[in-house]
Amino acid sequence: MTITTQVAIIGAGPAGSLLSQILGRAGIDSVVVERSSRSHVLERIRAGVLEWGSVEVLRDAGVGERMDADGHVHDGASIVWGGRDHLFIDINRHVGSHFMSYGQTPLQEDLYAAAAERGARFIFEAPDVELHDVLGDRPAITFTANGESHRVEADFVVGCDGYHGVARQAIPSTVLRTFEKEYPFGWLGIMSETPPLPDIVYANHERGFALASQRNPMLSRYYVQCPLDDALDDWSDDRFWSELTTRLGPTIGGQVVTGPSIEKSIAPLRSFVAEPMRYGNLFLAGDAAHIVPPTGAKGLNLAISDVHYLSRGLIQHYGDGVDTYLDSYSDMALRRVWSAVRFSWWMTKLLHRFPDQTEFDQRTQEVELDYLASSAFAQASVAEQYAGLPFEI
Ligand code: FAS
Ligand code: PHB
Repeated sequence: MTITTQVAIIGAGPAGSLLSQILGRAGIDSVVVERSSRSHVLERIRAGVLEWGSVEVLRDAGVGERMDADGHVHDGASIVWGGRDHLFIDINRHVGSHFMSYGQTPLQEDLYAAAAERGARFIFEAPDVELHDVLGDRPAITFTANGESHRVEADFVVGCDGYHGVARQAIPSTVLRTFEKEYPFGWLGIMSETPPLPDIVYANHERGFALASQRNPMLSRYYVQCPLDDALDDWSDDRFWSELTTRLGPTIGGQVVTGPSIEKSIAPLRSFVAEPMRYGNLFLAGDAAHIVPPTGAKGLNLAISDVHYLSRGLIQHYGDGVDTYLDSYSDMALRRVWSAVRFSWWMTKLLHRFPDQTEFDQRTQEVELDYLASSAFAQASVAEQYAGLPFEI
C-alpha cells in the first residue's frame, strides 16, 4: 500500500512526535513510522530536565498544559564536592531564567495524546524501514506492517530514529562526518516512589559522580557513576542508597528519603555528532544526529531544539515558498549541538572520577569547583548554558 504525505517521519520518540505535532498545527501533513510499540516507547525511562526554551516550544506546540500543572520550575541546581556544603547555581539571579523538572515519559504521553486528538497518522510496530530516493523530489520510505510491505511517498523524509536508527545510514560515508567520544564509566539510575530532594544536586566525590533528581512530589530519580562492566545484580538497593548518600555528603545525603527501587538501569555515556544533518530531502533530528552524556541534561533538549529549527523551515517552505531556514537548518542546528556537546563534556569531566585519574586530577577538579563557587561570572556562564542558550532567529 502506498501512502502519500508531505513529510515522512521515522521514529515516534520525542523528536518525531513533536515534529508531527508542530507541523500538524501548521496544516502540514506528516506520517510517523515507528518500529516499536507505543507501550515500548512509553516504558523507556529517560530524561527529566527541560530547558526554558524547550518549555516555551512545548507550550507553543499545544502540549504544555500537563507540564505546567505537574512540572516543577527550578531557579537553579546544586553541586556538592570535597566534603563542603552545596553550591547553589542560582540561574534566576544570574541570567533571569529557569528550568523545568518534567519527565520524558509524561511528555511522550502528552505528545501521543495530542497526536490522537489530531487524528495524526502514527504507524507503530513497523520494522524494516528503508529510505529511497532521498536526493529526488519524491523521497520515500518503505516498511513492513502486519506482514505487508508499505510505502510512504513524501516531499521530505526526517530521521528522528535515534542513535541506532537507519536514517543516518542513508547519508553516504563520503558525505557523512562523525565525531565520537566514549566515557570509561556508566550511570546506574533508579526510580523510587519517595519524596525527592527539593533541588537537583550534582556530586563530585572521590568514589564517583552522583545525581539527585525528581519526577514529581512522590517520585525520585537518582544516579551514581558505576564501572562499565557492572551488572544490575551487583547493585542491591541498599548498596545503591549507601553509595548515593555517601557521595552526596552528610548534609545533602542525610536528607535523602530511601525506599525500594521501582526501576533500575545502567546506561553508557558517549558524545557523538554526525554532520551534516541534511542530505538532499533527508533531514536528521534528535539522537539520530547526536548523543551527549546526560550530565548536562541536554539530550532531550537538543531533540526539541532541532525540531524547533526544522519545523520553522518546513513551515516557511510550505507557507512562503522560501527555503532560507531549510537551507540553513544543518549549520544552525549543529551550532547549538556542538555548544551543548562541549558543555556536557565539560560537566562530565568536572564531576566524574576517571579510572586513570590521579590525586592531582581529583584536586584540580575540586579547585575548579572552588573557583566556580568564588566567581559570579563563572556561575553565570554555567547558569546560562544549563538553562539553555537563546535559539537563533
Ligand atoms: P529516541 O531514541 O527517543 O527515539 C527514536 C525512536 O525511533 C524510538 O522510538 C525508536 O524505537 C525509533 N526507531 C529507531 N530505529 C527505527 C527504525 N529503523 N525504524 C523506525 N523507528 C525506529 N537525556 C537527557 O536530557 N537526560 C537524561 O537523563 C537522559 N537519560 C537517558 C537514558 C538513556 C538510557 C538513553 C538511551 C537516553 C537518555 N537521554 C537523556 C537522552 C534521551 O532523552 C534522548 O535525547 C531523547 O530520547 C531523544 O529523542 P529522539 O531523538 O526522539 O530519540
Ligand atoms: C534526570 O532527572 O533524569 C536528569 C536530570 C539531570 C541530568 C540528567 C538526568 O543532568
